[in-house]
Amino acid sequence: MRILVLGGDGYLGWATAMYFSNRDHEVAVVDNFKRRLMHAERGTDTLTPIASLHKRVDAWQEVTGKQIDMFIGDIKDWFFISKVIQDFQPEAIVHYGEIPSAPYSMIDVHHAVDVHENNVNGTLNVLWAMHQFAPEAHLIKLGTMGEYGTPNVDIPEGYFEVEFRGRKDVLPFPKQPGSFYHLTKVHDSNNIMFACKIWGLRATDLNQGVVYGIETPESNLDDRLLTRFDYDESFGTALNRFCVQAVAGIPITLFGKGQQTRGYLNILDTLQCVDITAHNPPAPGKMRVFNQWVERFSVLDLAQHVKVAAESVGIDVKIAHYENPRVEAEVHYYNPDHNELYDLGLKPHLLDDSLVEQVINRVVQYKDRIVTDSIVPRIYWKKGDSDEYVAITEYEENGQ
Ligand code: NAD
Ligand code: USQ
Repeated sequence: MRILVLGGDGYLGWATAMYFSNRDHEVAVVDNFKRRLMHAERGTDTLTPIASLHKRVDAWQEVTGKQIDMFIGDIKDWFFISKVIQDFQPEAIVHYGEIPSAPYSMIDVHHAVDVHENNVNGTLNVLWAMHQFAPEAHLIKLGTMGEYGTPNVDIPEGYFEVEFRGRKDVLPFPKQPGSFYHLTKVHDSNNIMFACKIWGLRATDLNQGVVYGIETPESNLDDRLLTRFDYDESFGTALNRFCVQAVAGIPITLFGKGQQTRGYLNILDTLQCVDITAHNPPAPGKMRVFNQWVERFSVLDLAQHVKVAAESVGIDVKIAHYENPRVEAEVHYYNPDHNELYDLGLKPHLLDDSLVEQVINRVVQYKDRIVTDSIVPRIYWKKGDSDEYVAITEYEENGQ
């Protein structure tokens, strides 16, 4: 298959490019290094010492004899991305090429607008380019479980049957996202659904949960092939952050009550899910939606898993409640479906099987690179609250 990976210099994109290349697909990546620039702006960095995209592509060729093509440019630039799609003629487009951070989108008006322009307009360009130059291609778009928010009812996979005033229909499930970033994914989903309907495009919207992990079989071939691993307040996600905090001796940052529950998955399962999706394309004309997550944890559960795992290798861990910088439900119902990918063959990796070997030990390897002052949250959803962030209380077993 000819596979174009948008955002191929990123955490998931680089791992995906190597995964498909290793299985003898023809792979090209697109990136404009926006993520590296945002780190420079925030004064933060990946834990893993990643090489430039050019060096990683060269190392991949040296180690495996396989080639990954590169197109360096901005998806927001119509002339660039339409030419890439016209020239490469992808059969599948795996679209990771967006700004992925909820906190970054909440810094101020400029960041909210940047995230909207980048994500929503970039995806619009991709849809138009597919329509004009690659109408048979399958768009595999990374959306997020956060599109749904935390309603007090079960969450289906995209659509649900509704009966209202004696009439029935199957409609998109309501979205109640929790940040301007998560809202961009809702806007994308609407635009993709519309493009499928009017132009007969094929698309799968993967509503992915929070990803954790560093290693993949491909990145383990050579340390020059590592993917990025972030732990700072903007780009680090819960589990990855907690492992770094454990190793750095910083109390684990539970926001508020710590009962916020989300779906999580190992980066190995992101790769597996994208592979399964690519090999089972939908019929044209309707956007398909899969909920892509494996295990459900509250952040307190996660912290306790990290504590047990880290203590098993002699690392003493403290857990603390921090003033929640976000506006979100801290205690809520959460029961999203996730059957579609399992029905197509997903064999999940479980957290406790990989936490020590594949994550904590790797964090220990790069311990000296941890920038400790980028961990405590300073970006608040509501202006003014940041003055109060000092409220930190240590978690006590049975005490909270
Ligand atoms: P990432 O920031 O590491 O990767 C995204 C890549 O896209 C970066 O290399 C960035 O430079 C590139 N990019 C962004 N805007 C671009 C543009 N306009 N033109 C060209 N390149 C551009 O993020 P990630 O963690 O790998 O996430 C990938 C996708 O998956 C995102 O869309 C994110 O919203 C989604 N997602 C991630 C997670 C997670 O836990 N990591 C969970 C659910 C969904
Ligand atoms: N949280 C803490 N402490 C922390 C960091 C986070 O308690 O130090 C809490 C948050 O308040 C939230 C939950 O953990 O309730 C998840 O936060 P997160 O930062 O791990 O994830 P989120 O901001 O939702 O974003 C991440 C990715 C994003 C993806 C999303 C999937 O950055 O790209 O879309 O996970 S989901 O959460 O399912 O929407």
